[in-house]
Amino acid sequence: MAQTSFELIARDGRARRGVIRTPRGEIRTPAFMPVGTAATVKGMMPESVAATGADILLGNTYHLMLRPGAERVARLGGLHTFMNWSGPILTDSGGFQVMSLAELRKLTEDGVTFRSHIDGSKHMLSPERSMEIQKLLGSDIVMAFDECPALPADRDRIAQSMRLSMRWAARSREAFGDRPGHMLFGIQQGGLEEDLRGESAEALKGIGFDGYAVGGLAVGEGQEAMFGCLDYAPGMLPEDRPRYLMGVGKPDDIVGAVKRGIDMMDCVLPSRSGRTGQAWTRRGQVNIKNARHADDPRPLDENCTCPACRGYSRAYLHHVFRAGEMISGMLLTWHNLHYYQELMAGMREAISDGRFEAFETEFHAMRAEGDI
Ligand code: PRF
Ligand code: ZN
Repeated sequence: MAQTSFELIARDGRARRGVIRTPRGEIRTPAFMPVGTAATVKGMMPESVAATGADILLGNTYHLMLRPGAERVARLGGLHTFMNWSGPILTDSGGFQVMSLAELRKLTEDGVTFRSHIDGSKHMLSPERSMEIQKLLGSDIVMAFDECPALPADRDRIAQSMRLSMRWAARSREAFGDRPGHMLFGIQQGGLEEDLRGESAEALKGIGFDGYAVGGLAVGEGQEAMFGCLDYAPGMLPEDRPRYLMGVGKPDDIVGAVKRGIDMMDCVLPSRSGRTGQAWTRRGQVNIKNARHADDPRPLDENCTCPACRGYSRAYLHHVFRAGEMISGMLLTWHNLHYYQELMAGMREAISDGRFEAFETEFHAMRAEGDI
């Protein structure tokens, strides 16, 4: 693909280090993408998000089409200009969010009609409309339009849904056309059924995409079942293209996914939990609401170089959370995103040095010690 590429730099076991090149910048993989659903990573200025080490953000077709509207974003110069983020943006295609958020959904071969969860207004999404919206937004990495049942679901439902998503994948490819500088990713479905995952991968490879996502996981099946699927699913996808695990996850999910050959991930967890007083550190989860922090002069993590840890005590973070001050969510989100990006950087280094297994052992040992 002209103007975009994926280069594998190193491998260690099934873990991979690489770089995706786009006209808007390079994405170092394994990459974690902070979620900027409503054209903002909540509580963070874009330059702060960049300072945590993020190379790429995720945006959402579903939310932006409803508010402020894709045509409006396009008139205002596209999503990058609108939200003041000049790096690459990946946009999800909307189907998954319609199924989890919208009301009065009606699914047909053509696409899905639904009512907005914001004001009840009526809307339609199809592969063609999703490609159009993602183009209006100016997305650098466009996701094919798909559908995904919550698990557990019966095999027949999973198979029917996957085959519909594969027909939509072909229509997405056709509607996307040839857009140098932009990438289109297909999305594998098939639940936890190995043969359906294989059928889906073959369908996607037959169509041909710039990258491939593993969709339909982290939808209620639990980590053990997800890892079970990741033991085979990434290997069904082309070696020489980026592999993106959608909507994952907690730090230990991320380490396990990278170990199994995943290159990209996104999750609301670091930003959302920052706003609810949850911090993630090398020693696991810290609940800043807890009264044990009220007199603690130490930082959240003495080894962290983020602004929350360099400038503030646990006692202060506890106080501003309790007082409902805006800076609480800002500082904890900054710390959490910084921690996630440090984790990714650590894995990239470990893969290059051929010590991913030792990295993983140390990661789990630190967490086992717990906070304090
Ligand atoms: N498809 C799309 N977006 C998603 C998913 C999916 O399966 C998931 C599943 N974890 C999260 N986001 N299009
Ligand atoms: Zn920190």
